Order: sequence, then C-alpha cells, then structure tokens
Amino acid sequence: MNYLKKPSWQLDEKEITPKELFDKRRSFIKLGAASIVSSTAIVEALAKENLPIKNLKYNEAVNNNLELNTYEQITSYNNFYEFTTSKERVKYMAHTLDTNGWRITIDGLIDKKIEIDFDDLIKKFTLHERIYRFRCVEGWSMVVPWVGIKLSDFIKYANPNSKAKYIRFETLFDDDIFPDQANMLFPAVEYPYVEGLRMDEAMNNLSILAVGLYGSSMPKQNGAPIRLIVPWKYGFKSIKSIAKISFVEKEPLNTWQKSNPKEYGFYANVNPNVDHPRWSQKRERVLGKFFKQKTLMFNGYEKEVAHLYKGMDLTKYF
Ligand SMILES: Nc1nc2c(c(=O)[nH]1)N[C@H]1C(S)=C(S)[C@@H](COP(=O)(O)O)O[C@H]1N2
Ligand SMILES: [Mo]
Repeated sequence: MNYLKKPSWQLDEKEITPKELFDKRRSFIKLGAASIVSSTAIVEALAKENLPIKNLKYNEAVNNNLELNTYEQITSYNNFYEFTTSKERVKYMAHTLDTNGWRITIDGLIDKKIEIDFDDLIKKFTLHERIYRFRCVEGWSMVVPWVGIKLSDFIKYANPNSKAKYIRFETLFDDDIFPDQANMLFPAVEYPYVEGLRMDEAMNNLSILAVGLYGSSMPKQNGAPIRLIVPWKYGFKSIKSIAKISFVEKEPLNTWQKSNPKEYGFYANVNPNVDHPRWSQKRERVLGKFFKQKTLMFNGYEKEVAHLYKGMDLTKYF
C-alpha cells in the first residue's frame, strides 16, 4: 500500500501545538458562538483580539518541535519603518493603519491588470497555518504560527505569462497612514517599500502570503492585512501591508539593496557562513530567550530550498 508521506516540516496541529495556541483558539471559538447574542463587550473583545478567521485549514504546520513565541512577543517587537525605527513603538503607532476596503493591484506580465478588494481576493484561496522560524538580519529571531495562502496558489490565479521571471511586491504608499512616508527630509528608507522573489522561489511550497497569526487576522504592527513570508530568507524580504504585486522580467531592486547594496542583496538567504559586513550571522537571539542559539543554513529549511541555489556562489548572491 502507498502512504502519502508528509514532508518533514509538516505535522498535524495536535502533534505540535503548545497549550497557549489551543487556549487562544478556544477563546475565539467561545467569543464566536457568543457573538450571535452580540453584546458590545464581545464586539469590543473581538476588535481588540482581531477577528477570528473562519474556514481555516489546520492540516499543515511546520514542525521540528518548534517552540512558539507568544502573541505578545510577536506583536511587541517589530520592524516597520513606515511608522518608526523603534521596534518597541510600532505597536503604539500602528492604529493609523486602516485596512478597511484595502485594494490590491496585480499587474505586469499577465493578461489584464487586476484590481481587487483584499476581502474578495482572500475568499478565492484555502488558508493554511504554517509555523515557521523567522530570522531578522539584525540577529534576533522568533517562531510564529502564521495563517496565509500559498504564494503558488496566488500565482496560479494571477496566471502570469512565460516572460515573467520575477514577482515584485510593493507596500502601500499613504502618508496619512504611515508617518515616515511624510518625512520629506530623512525618511528611514525610500518608500514605497519594495521586495521581490525569483519565480521559482515564489512557487516554492514554503512561500506564503500571510493574512494572520495565532489563528486571527494580521495585527497591524505585523503588516496587516497581507504580507509576504519566506522563512528561509532574512526578515526584510517579508514585505508588509502589500498593495501591489507585479510580474516582471528583470530582478526587482528591493528597498534594502537600493539603500545599501554593500550590505544587502536581492537573495538575503539566511546563511550562518556569510557574515553581514558589520556583524556575524552565526548565532541569533530568540525573542524572550537569554542565550543565543546557532543560526541554521537557510534558517533550517535547507531540504526544502537548497536546490534553488545549486551552483550559485552564495557569498556573491547574498
Ligand atoms: N513595508 C515594510 N515591510 C517590512 C519592513 C518594513 O520596515 N516595512 N521591515 C522588514 C523587516 S527588517 C523585518 S525583520 C520584518 C519584521 O516583521 P515583524 O514586525 O512581523 O516581526 O518585516 C519586514 N517587512
Ligand atoms: Mo529585519
């Protein structure tokens, strides 16, 4: 008999999910049922906690017995330069990010430009939970239970033609929402924030467009309503609050490469053997942990992605 063998990173939720995640979900389920009665207290609680996502598929999750960071940790230490370069302050400023009626433009090497509401777009896809390591180029890391759609599913929907070799993402430009975009003199980086992937990287099963975490919709400070997650790459590739997705022929010039090409490249694969010009990448500090731990090649996803870079000099394509 043939058994469908799950990839090593995939395990059932019950095998891996710590108690906290279950508790969190249970509280959502309770709130969900109670909200039929619709008291203001419940509505307020839901708004505060983010709305629970319906019809979520829990059958896929990355395992390796990863210990999840808490919701509090994941939402209290953020890089989101459109607000501020202070990681601790992002969560206090992100309330201006109004995602009501969020529109996404899909253009470039496709049949016809698509403009669609985020709410309508997301209905077309199956949601997956993916528990991934997340490693910032600065040397901190965390483990996050993301909720999202497969980027490959999105690409199949957009249906780019064969000339498309790369996918390019852009964060919303709106200086009413993002205070640093109104900073005429010394913005932290050039806006809108831009990122990109080679098409085969984008089609890899690990690549997702995340729309939530811990089973609820994406907190504003983490890039609501939709952001990229590519867990084998440094965190800056995981562009937040996406408003435009384009299929292009040439390698997009991503924001950090543009701002400092000596230090940041296009690929940004997590690699303990290639140091940042100003610090080592051999180790990392997990949020909430005192001792550092070893950084893994491709952030621990070598089996899934190493083939994408066969024959490439990873010191050159950093
Ligand atoms: N638009 C936008 N996306 C962004 C950033 C940013 O400043 N602006 N920072 C990046 C960096 S450097 C990291 S480490 C992650 C942080 O994601 P988190 O706040 O959810 O941990 O977002 C990435 N995506
Ligand atoms: Mo980062």
